[in-house]
Amino acid sequence: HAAEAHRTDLMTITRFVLNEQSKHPEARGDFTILLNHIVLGCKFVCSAVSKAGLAKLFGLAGETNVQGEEQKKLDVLSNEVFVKALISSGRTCILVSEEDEEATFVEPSKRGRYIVVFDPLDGSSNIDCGVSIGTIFGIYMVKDKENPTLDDVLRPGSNMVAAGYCMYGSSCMLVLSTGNGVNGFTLDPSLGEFILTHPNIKIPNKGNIYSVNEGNAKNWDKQTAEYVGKCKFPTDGSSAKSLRYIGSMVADVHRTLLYGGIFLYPGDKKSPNGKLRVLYEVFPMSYLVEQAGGQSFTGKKRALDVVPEKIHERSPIFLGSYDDVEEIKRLYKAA
Ligand code: AHM
Ligand code: MG
Repeated sequence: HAAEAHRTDLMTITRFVLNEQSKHPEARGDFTILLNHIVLGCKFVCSAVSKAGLAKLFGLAGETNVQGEEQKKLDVLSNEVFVKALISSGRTCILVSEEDEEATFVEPSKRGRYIVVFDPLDGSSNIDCGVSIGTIFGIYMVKDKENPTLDDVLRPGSNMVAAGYCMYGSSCMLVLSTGNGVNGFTLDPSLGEFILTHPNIKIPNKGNIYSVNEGNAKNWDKQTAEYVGKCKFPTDGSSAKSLRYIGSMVADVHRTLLYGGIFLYPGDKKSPNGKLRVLYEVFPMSYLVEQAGGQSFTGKKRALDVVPEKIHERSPIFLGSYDDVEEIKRLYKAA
């Protein structure tokens, strides 16, 4: 019976969010509308990513596509689609994108209450070889809709009202939290709808995978080196962890959420703040990991407690299974 119910009673992402909303009588449906525009952007990017190889083939023939337009790079194209979709939703007031140096302030006639921080296409080194890439987003609520300022954006991640990512992989998956657990939706390409396939994702308390760019090991600090050393040569009788590193944050965090383990992008001698950006990489992923029962730590504090001073600020990050992150916290606190 259950299997059949699954097939005929489709929980789309819109239906899911509307259900959640009905628990808040004061809600006016703005969030649902905003999310629908984010979903549209994700569907567009998903389709563009899966056609990227073909586009190149056409590009070789004439350097322009059928519409006679010049080929745009996929990350630039994705950014344009998201910016336009978000503004036209009429529900946003400030946008911060990895692709744009400055924040975008939406003109008053199209303004809404939400702030969206996002990386439209993350994992750039993986685009041209067909490896999983993704979109990451976080959502804040503006304090005064009539007067949005950068201070509305430079707030701790714990102030976010929602966060999520979409992974363009072997399937297209959108993982979302509105502060009430984490749910995963898979795009059914024949319907063009995201269907709830991974309800209430909980990250295992402990995992047997670690995920880090070991090519940076010569610049690591003592704590990271010691932690990774123990993953490979455990001293407590446990078995060694497996290494998995895709180099796409969305894919590496997605696997960590589902299988457990730890993802690290530490600071090092060359880059004391690591590589990943606080607002649209570290915060949304930390929000999801905490909502799934894991932890996220910067080497100094809970990642969601960071107060960014600049919109493109970076931070070291250690996130994943509760017990695994506890271990790295112990090492940093002992120092
Ligand atoms: P990008 O925003 O330029 O794509 O860089 C972010 C990506 C993350 O997806 C990934 O976790 C990280 O860079 C990998 O970095 P590295 O190649 O240094 O291991
Ligand atoms: Mg990025």
